[in-house]
Amino acid sequence: MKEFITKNRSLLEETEELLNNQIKLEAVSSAIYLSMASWCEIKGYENSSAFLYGHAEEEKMHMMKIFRYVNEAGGHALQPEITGIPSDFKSLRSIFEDILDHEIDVTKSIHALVDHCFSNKDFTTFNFLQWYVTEQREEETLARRILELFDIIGEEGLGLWTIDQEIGKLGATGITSTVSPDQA
Ligand code: OFO
Repeated sequence: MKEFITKNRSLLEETEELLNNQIKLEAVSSAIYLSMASWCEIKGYENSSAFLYGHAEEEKMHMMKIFRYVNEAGGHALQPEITGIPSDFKSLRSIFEDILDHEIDVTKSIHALVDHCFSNKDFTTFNFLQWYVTEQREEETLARRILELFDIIGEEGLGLWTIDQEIGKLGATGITSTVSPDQA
């Protein structure tokens, strides 16, 4: 049965491997955001914590979309092993600096995958990945917008409290979720 499935598919082995790498990256994203959410919660940044708990769930959804796609395309989605997630962070600002850096890395990974699919004429996977291209642009924008809050409001006095409130509002407007997972 496995032989039959393997021979009758258009998904290249290399593409399957790259998709499994992306599954791992999305799982790492989810784990990092969960850890950041916990740190924010114990430090009293309630809104940032809620925002990051939501973001952790969103990343898990990103992972699952690829997971299901790989199996539906005749491949084998692999449960990734995740280790080395930090549990302590320097400051609220450093968390969002790390998020922006991380999201830029995820964008590069998605672009490399899209480029690979286009070069190999795998237009089905290329099409599937367009949702991620849009999502990454939104996630980078959101992280940059949050970092601007630190510069505009400042961290002195009630600054950090106000920034936490504003992060809560950005989370509530759902800027990261303007693309529905069902649109892929
Ligand atoms: Fe999955 O979008 Fe961030 O990492």
